[in-house]
Amino acid sequence: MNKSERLFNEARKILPGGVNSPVRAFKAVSGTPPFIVSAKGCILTDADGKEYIDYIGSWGPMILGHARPEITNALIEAVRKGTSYGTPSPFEVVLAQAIVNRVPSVEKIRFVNSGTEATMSAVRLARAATGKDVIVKFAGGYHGHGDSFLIQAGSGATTLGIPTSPGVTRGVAGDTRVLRYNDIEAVNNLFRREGKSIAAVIVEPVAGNMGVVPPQPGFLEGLREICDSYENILIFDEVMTGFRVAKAGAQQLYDIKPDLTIFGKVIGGGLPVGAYGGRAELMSMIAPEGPVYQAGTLSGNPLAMVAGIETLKLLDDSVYEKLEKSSAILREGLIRQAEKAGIPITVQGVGSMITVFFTDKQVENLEDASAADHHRFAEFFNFMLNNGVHLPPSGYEACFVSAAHDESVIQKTLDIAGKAFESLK
Ligand code: KE4
Repeated sequence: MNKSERLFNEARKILPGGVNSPVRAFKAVSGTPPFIVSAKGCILTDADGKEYIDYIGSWGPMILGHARPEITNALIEAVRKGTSYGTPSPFEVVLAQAIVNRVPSVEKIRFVNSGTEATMSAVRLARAATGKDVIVKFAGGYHGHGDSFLIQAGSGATTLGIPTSPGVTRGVAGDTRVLRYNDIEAVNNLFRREGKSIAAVIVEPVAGNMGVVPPQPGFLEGLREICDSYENILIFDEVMTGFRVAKAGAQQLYDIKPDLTIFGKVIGGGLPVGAYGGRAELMSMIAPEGPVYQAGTLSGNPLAMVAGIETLKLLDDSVYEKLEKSSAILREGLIRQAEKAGIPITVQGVGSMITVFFTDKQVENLEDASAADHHRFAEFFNFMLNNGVHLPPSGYEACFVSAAHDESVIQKTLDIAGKAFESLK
């Protein structure tokens, strides 16, 4: 038994499933998850000293790679000044300004401690602002584990086959409508029937939690038009795409202005963070300026703010150009290697978010993603893992390329992927 196996046995006695987030437990791919003890650049090292090229990237935050010196040094300096004050601090103002400067649709922003907190708060705000109850989400969309969203949710919920979680009351579920992603006609039909009772539409502008599924032309534009005509709130959940797919996220890439945006991951540089922001007159409804209550002991934590400030400082145009280039090499290389082995795959990606679907069809929604061969994904995943490449342990997730993935690492990944596809024949 190696150290990770021993640690996993210990962990399962005291942590549900041995993990603190379900997707980490390898349920979809079986086997023992390596227990990682350190990371540097694009390399993870497990408790047995085995190294892996990392494509989890902590599920998105590590866009610059792990233990980036500028961030580490800034955190070391900040820790020496204490870890949490519970009072206002300059750091939250600096990070808020950096986000407002980058994202035109965000005039005011509130920091919280996770994407889940941010989406829950944004929906409460949308309901307060419109006086309506119903929210619309899309099957396979994942917006954290708030009750309203655990209905046909993506990510770990779909991976584990519990897209609609027990414990969510009928009352809560009754206020959530779930439609097919990329199906603007379905949205139009729902609004014709129920538009007057809909508070908000929440959407991943590029879906990343059913695997990477880009918006079809007209989908996001259609959502904007519908929300304008029924005067309800369009929420872009950019926890994953924010500052990932472009300097100002997917709303810049597709030139659509949401009313509220959800952030997380990248803006904390790997420390716990979430945020929601948007039009000033909406955000001014949040306590203590307005009546909509939301609070958090560690919201705006100085360490998370410092890590976010340093991360955004480093995310300049040259980094996005590099990410585009290396991600394109990876996507095209994977297609080529699979073709050589005669294995049908569809590779879908936007910027440095990539998913390999084992299907010969385009994936435009959760049904398409579910119809892909996830057993074959598990075989592919395990071959790659055993050969030192750690993909996300689910076919419903995105691989993340970081600025630390240089061409030699990408080429090494492609060489191993070629052998992996051969092994599937
Ligand atoms: P957190 O509460 O996990 O910080 O954020 C929830 C969330 C909200 N919105 C989107 C678009 C997200 O992708 C997420 C979280 N992403 C998953 C990975 N697909 C987190 C990984 C996990 O659950 O362990």
